Amino acid sequence: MPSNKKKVSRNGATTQRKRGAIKTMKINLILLILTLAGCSGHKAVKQEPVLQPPPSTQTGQQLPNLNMPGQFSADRVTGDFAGYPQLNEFILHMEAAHGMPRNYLYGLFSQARRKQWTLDYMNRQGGPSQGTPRPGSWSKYRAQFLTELHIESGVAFWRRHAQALSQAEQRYGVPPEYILGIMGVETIYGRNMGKDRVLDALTTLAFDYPRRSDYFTEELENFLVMAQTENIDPLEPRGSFAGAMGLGQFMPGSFLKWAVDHNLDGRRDLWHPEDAIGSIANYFSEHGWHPGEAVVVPALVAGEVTLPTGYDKQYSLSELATAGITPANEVSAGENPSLLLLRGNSGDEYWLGLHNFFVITRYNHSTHYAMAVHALAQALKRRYLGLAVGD
Ligand SMILES: [Ca+2]
Repeated sequence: MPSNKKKVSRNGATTQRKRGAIKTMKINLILLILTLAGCSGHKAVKQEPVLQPPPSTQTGQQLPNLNMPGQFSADRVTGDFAGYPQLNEFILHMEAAHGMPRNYLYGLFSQARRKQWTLDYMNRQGGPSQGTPRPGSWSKYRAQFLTELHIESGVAFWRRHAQALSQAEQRYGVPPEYILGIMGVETIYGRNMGKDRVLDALTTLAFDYPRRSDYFTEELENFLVMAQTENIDPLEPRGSFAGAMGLGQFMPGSFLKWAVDHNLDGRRDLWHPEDAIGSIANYFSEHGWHPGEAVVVPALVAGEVTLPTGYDKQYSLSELATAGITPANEVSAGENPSLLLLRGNSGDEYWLGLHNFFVITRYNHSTHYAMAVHALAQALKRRYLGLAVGD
């Protein structure tokens, strides 16, 4: 995302003053000298009010902020987050831990906006869902992502970025269809990357959403480190209501750990398709993706299934066999698959999630999510290769 740094220019005012001095020169030489002497000290005497952002030149702390992206400076936080003790503690921490000047952070957070909609939404969501999924829930979930838009625009994206996808497969061992499966489910290849300012989202959730305050405070710290490292004005990046960024919706902590400069232009840019491609592939690689291995296989079930199901419920093949469950296709002996239950409109299905399925759940801890990424990946591959459904 390009950074449009705001600059406060005082050149116009200075020019006007000089014109005034020249006019005076025509009247009286003595007055000219006095006028010029007056001009030399003029800035110190007469400060012009500047609203936003406050010019760092007024504070006498210009030098420390030169290394910070965006021009912010204030002696305290004003605006929506004025008087938040936790924010003030955070600012002092950022100064001590990362050398970010407090006057810079006071100025920056004076611009942050509290997102009441986000808080209302998060409070309605409650905690993670527990227990057995409802009948038909997989069909409902799948239908959101296996659309013609997801498939057709995914194939077009694949053709447009075939070289970057191929390079990612060579570097990280992750095939294009799974990189695209993530991008398709997350943002439809960049169509829905979110419109909230990341600073607003993370500041709101860090200091007004106690249930996950620790997590979002850490992500806010990561975000400011990212902005400093990449020289991005922290007010510029936009993302989801929870602060996820770019085509792959990386949180700032994921950016710091796993984002890569895939197109080798010297910047890691999650909003650039090629860097997003490489970053998703690197994420999978770093979470243990096994190149060339399958993701899931259907399970053949004899009798009633009594074993608990879920991406994190893993069993040896012999345990499964004892319970009357066998893989429909050959599975390597070293696998400890998870037993997955997918509740479709036409009935329940059981699948075995292999190692790479678990890797996909590292992106989002959800059976439905990983299965949707897999299903979309397979649909994209069939369409890209010109195969009919069922080939
Ligand atoms: Ca780059």
